[in-house]
Amino acid sequence: MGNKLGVDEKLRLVKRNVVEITNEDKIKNFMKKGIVYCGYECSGEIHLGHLVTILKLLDLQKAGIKVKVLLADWHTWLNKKGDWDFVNKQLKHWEKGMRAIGLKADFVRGTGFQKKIDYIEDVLRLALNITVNRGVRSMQQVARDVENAKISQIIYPLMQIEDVKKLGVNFVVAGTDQRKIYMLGVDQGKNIGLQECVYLYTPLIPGLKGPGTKMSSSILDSFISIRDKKEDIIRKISKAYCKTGDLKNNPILSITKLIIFPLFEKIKIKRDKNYGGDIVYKDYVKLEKDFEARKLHPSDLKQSVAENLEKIISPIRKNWK
Ligand code: STL
Repeated sequence: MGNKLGVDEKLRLVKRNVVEITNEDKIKNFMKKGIVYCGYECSGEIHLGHLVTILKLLDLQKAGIKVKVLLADWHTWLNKKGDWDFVNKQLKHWEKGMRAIGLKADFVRGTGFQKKIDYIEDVLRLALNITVNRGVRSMQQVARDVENAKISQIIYPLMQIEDVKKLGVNFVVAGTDQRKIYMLGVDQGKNIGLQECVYLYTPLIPGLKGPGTKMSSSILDSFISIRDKKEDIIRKISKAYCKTGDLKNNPILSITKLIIFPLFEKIKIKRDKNYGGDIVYKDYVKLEKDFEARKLHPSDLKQSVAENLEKIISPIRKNWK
């Protein structure tokens, strides 16, 4: 499938919408036998923030790269999201959700390979050389209650580094919140013979509630779940932060750029004739410029974003079994 695309198109797909790439010069070479993974803690709702990495995995798949999804059950537990009863229930929920999205991937459960002694030995080998301080710092954007970080939460990043090794990948997709963990691996990986990888970091979608909030299933109405009902999507989007002219912290613009454009390559805004009539954007940059210049009104954009999200989410809802 992906092999029909030319190299330049494949490179465009691999690199689009990422904020940072480690080992960019290796992409072309690694693509020939490419395997990518992205890991997820299984807790709470699958929301638009997760969808950004899932769409990124789809880009790589189109470029001919094999996709693995890690359902990181042990990490979820280590990060104090709940007991095993909870984590196991969540794991089933996440498996269903991922399949409903339609991503054809190799789904791997963390505890399925992490309980082997050579995995544990590598984690301890990493522990021998990484300071407690750096371990904690790497978890700044990941750990729950990082001020009172428990030892489990600094074992966590070491395991994440070992996952890269054991999954045998040469591409890693992750949100920018994971960056310090993987950087630690790039620095310290020689101790465990960690292979070289291309790391692709995707942007985080700001929370719907505006500056200072993130999209998180533990913050009410900050996120849109992939099983939200149409009414919920409309309600949440219509009251979301989308200040005229503000390009930063704007979840509506982020959703347009990172979710709608990668899927549809365009967006149609329906408008009254008095306000310039309907307009189709085929280029996100043009849309952003018009928004900044106040030629595109937040409520017109919001209405279109809500409709597009319903188009994306309704088949997922139907597939949920
Ligand atoms: C979070 C939230 C989230 C994903 C992750 C963490 C990633 C976890 C992870 C665990 C092990 C890996 C890779 C990624 O090997 O949505 O707090």
